[in-house]
Amino acid sequence: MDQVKQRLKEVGESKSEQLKELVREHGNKVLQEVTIGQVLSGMKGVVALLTDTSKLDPSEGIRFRGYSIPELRAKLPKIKEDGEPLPEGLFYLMLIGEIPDKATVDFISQEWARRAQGIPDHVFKVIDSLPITAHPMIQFNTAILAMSTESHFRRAYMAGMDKKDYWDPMYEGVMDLISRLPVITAYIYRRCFHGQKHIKPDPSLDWAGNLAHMMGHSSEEAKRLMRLYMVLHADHEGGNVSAHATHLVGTALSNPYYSFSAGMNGLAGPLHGMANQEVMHWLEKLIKEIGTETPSVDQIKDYAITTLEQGRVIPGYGHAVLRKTDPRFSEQLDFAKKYIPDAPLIQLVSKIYEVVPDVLASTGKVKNPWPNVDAISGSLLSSYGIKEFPIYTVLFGVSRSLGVLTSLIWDRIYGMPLERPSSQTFDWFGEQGKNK
Ligand code: NMX
Ligand code: MLT
Repeated sequence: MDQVKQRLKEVGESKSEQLKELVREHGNKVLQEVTIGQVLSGMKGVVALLTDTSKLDPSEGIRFRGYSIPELRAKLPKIKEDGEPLPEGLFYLMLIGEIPDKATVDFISQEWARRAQGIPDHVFKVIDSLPITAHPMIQFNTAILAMSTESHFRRAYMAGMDKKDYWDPMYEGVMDLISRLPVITAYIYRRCFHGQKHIKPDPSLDWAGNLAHMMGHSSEEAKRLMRLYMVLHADHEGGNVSAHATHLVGTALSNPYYSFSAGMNGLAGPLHGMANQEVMHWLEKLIKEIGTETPSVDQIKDYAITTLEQGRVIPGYGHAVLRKTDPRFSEQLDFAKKYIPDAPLIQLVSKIYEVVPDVLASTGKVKNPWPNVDAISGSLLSSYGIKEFPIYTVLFGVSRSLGVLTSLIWDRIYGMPLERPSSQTFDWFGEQGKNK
């Protein structure tokens, strides 16, 4: 048993006992009142999930196992002291609940590099059978499903494994899957945008650095950006669409590939992860219509108002939980201001930030007029030479694997049962309205 799995076993055994006791002792305790409005507006604010990896505060933003992003950037192991933390360290933190030392992070890097070599040939053939014009998210998700032929979990289940041990093959599958996503992503990227000229992995590199390398963006700056990107998008508590979908499908004891694929289908929606690509189209159209990369504040305002008048959303703004500027936006802006302050797209994003919140607030209905993570991520990638917008959501997905798949292992440690809430008819809700 590897050292990470061994530590997981130790913390997992005691936590799963505590959970059983909680349900036994306090299972009947009422948590909250739920209104008709909450149920009919996307269940916002309804506490319905147990997720340990991270927690989102509406004002402060995300904390991973209690640590804010600035704290993580200071505390997680890095390659160079002035660089970005390694996502491997965040994975360990989310999985175990402890900040790892550098040796543990190096072990995970090496373990993932080793496991990444095991992608079966048919996965590349399946990708190659899709048209090159198929959106990279289609190719990515098809590849994830194609990799499920390798599922340890499925094999163990078929062999009649005791359910208390399910977490073990889940861990193995998750480690395989996470390790392989950068290779798949770079393969799709080079296939679609760089004439099939594939670049071999460098097993001496870390997980995110290797992704940048295989994509063909191998400068130290691009690797540093990739590490930051992979940390920032890794998790956003349990209720966001990709986390929730991964978890839900996992409760049917679907293997990690099926479960993660469900999450990635959700991430591909324009109100969720695909918003990073939408932002770039919105910016591109703005530049084209106004005729300059440096529009005035008034020109941006008119363009934003026109978007709303056309019955469309302004991508990159708003959030279902956050009520302030997303710290993931601020961290990326700080990074950009530090390294590439003169990049035209970054200057444009900053100017839009001055204008759009007021435009959205003036509608009177948008609950959060502030930018989210997607308002800047594409502009930052583009400024570093990763200019092909359709790959952005795939990169989000690679990062999101760290959080949602960690939670999937914990779901099996906790022995989470099949999730099956009730539904009611329109007439039933109408009756409830009259009764209250
Ligand atoms: N532009 C225009 N209208 C908006 C926006 C926006 N950015 N954000 C919210 N609204 C509207 C929303 O469509 C709704 O309108 P209506 O009542 O006519 O249906 C109204 O304001 C109230 O919505 P909220 O309760 O504020 O937002 P909700 O929780 O339903 O949705 C989002 C959250 C994130 C889906 C929404 O803010 C949005 O569509 N934003 C743009 C897309 C985006 O950036 N998504 C990425 C989110 C982060 N991520 O990576 O997943
Ligand atoms: C996310 O990172 O998942 C998004 O910000 C959406 C959310 O949290 O609902």
